[in-house]
Amino acid sequence: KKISVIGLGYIGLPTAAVFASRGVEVVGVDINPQTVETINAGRIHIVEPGLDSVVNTAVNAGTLRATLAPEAADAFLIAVPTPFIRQAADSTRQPDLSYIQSAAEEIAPLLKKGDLVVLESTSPVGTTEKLSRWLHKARPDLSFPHDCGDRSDIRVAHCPERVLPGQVLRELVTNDRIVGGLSPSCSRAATDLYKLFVKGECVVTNARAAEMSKLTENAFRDVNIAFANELSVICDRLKIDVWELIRLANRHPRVNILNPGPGVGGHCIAVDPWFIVSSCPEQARLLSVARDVNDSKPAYVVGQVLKLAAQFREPVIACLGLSFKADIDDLRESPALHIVQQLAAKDAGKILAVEPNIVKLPRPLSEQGVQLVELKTALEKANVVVVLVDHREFRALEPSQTAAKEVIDTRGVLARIAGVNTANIDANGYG
Ligand code: SAJ
Repeated sequence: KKISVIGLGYIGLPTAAVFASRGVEVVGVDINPQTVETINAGRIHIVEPGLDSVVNTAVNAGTLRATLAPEAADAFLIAVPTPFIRQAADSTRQPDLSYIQSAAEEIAPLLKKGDLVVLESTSPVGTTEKLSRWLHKARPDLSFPHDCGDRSDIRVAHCPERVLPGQVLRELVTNDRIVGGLSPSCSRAATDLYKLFVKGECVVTNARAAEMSKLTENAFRDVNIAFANELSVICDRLKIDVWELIRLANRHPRVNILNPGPGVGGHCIAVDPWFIVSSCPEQARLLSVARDVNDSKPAYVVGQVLKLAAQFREPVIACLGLSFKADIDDLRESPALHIVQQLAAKDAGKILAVEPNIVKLPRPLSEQGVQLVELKTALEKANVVVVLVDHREFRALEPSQTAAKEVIDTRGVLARIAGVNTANIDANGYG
């Protein structure tokens, strides 16, 4: 068997490498020549614990190689981005499926009877069927499952990835996998493929339910984080410690509130709910409001900091953390980064950023006069401390280190140090 993986990003590369580590011949395809070159040299272009050695071993063993143009294979896995486009006219958001369509057009000429095409990218409901139609349009000589079901020449399925960045290699193998074929034989073919490395259960359904299931998982988390974020704003008004409140409420056997924060970042949770909203704008009311609640949290935090900073003649603001969540270096779509940018743009004072996982500030910040400093320096110099990410270095702070400062703790790190919120941390596996 030979597998072709289209798109060698955060999902495609680990998936390709894990298949290759099981001895399968894998060809990875990416449009970026530098990515292809890096992988063929046995190195990686993304940060993910343990991935470098799996890729290195597979490339050296000859089971994994990368190319710019796809070549014939028995199974094609599509793992390209599905961003959304913000429509300027009415500010609605529409999914951008152009990367999937391009991938379909590239692989179509290579297809032969019996091949399997799997869509892994997170996609709005109905995309797998669209993929099958795009393939058919380019290959009218072959039959596809959207119009002839189990009798099709080509099998098409959706198998969404659900791995957590930072734990990808483990979760790829141990998580249950949803397998949604456009027909039962499509699901069987995809299950046989994933069984090569998946130790979790391969749960079979249809393509639409598989698409919706992935979107639902991330929308569920978004709504629950929005609940926590809304509570934090309410608690500020009512002068209640939100972390203590959550600890108290979580003592109820059927209540499990997540953690408030400075907003929701990353490339999935803040995007995927819009795929449901764009399909059913009239019905998906809660999802849309939850998105707005989470999106408005960074501006709320900026307002809080500006108010505190205004008390000082020379405000020095220590911003602890820039990444989108704890203990990673990923700054993309990060609410913390956005908050620091806004504080600098609004001339809130001297801004000292502490981010133990990077060595150089990204561009807008370095040009805005923000300085990247050590935690110790920031705490010595600042009169205002803003905790934006619960990195392990900040979780280890002693209460005395911030006692003399004005503090805004968006992650409840200092409350946890004081022993206020430990029940909640454990409940969410988030500490
Ligand atoms: N966050 C909070 N409070 C919480 C939990 C998270 O504010 O209680 C924030 C984080 O700080 C971060 C954002 O939410 O800014 C998202 O972080 P995350 O750890 O919840 O999720 P991601 O984006 O790293 O990965 C998610 C996962 N989905 C779910 O847990 C349902 C992962 O399993 C998916 O594979 C991934 O999205 C994806 O690719 O879709």
